[in-house]
Amino acid sequence: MEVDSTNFFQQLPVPDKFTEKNDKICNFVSKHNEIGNKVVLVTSGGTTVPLESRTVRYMDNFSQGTRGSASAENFLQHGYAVIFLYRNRSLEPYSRHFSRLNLLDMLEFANDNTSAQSIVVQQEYEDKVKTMLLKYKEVMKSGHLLFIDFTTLNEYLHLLRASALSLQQIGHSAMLYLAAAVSDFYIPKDQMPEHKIQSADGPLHVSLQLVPKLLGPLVKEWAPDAFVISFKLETDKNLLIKKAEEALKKYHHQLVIANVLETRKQAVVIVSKDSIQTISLSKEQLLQGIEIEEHIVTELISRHNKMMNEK
Ligand code: PAZ
Repeated sequence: MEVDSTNFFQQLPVPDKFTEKNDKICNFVSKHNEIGNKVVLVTSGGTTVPLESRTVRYMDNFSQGTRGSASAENFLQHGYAVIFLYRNRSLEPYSRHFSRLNLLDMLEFANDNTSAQSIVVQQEYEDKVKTMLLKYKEVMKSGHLLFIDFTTLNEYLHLLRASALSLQQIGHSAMLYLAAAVSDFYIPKDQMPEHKIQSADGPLHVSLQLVPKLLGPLVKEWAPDAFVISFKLETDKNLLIKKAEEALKKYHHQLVIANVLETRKQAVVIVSKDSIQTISLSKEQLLQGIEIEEHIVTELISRHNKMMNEK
């Protein structure tokens, strides 16, 4: 069934700061369009679904943003301009390498005189901090990376549509890499209680509506010339390829990257309408700190170039 995305968006409240973020996206895309750069939208992290308007409780998603943030770094390394549409407080390019550390444990006073207040990075972290700081500063100076954050499903959907519509102007040079874990269910605004749900009212029964599949309008109307990659996550590996192939048939985009929850850092399957390619890392590669996103992104860029050359 065709999705009437206009009707759906009409009842989806416009999030705070939407205009400001939309302007940033449009300016970024126009600037890179003028220079002739390829632009990729990388979505990353999970959406929340609030249970109350003045939200105390919400449903969340497991995604940490590893895939998205690691991929963004790799696209940047290959010269792409990146719109990084990410869940607030999930992993971000470059700083993600320190996410398991407490910032204060990485720092120390330069000398014993703490009142002098000069602070340095502890020696054991110095090399890594220098490497990442250098890359981060270079990327920010070049203007190749735009951070746009979301928290709720509502915010994500509005910003996804705004980004895709803006990328329409650069046609085949745009790529959409949709790695975020997006809820399939939501509570429409008119069915959501305003105040905190009270436990005194007894057990809670929540009724969630299905979010329409917006990949259809995205591919057909919002960014029809772009190279679009969606992700498919399953916990049952027997469903993986079938579901990926069904999605391609239904939405007519270029690729689905299929992955299983437990093995997503070791293996993915890139499914297109006429090929299935597995990318995997050996145990040794994982131990050496090699990341699968490096291989995924190299493969996608080669396929994107091929598509652009054929047009
Ligand atoms: O963010 P992360 O690295 O922890 O996980 C990545 C992922 C599994 C969310 C991503 O690879 C993916 O499959 N995204 C789509 C999820 C979905 O089918 O809704």
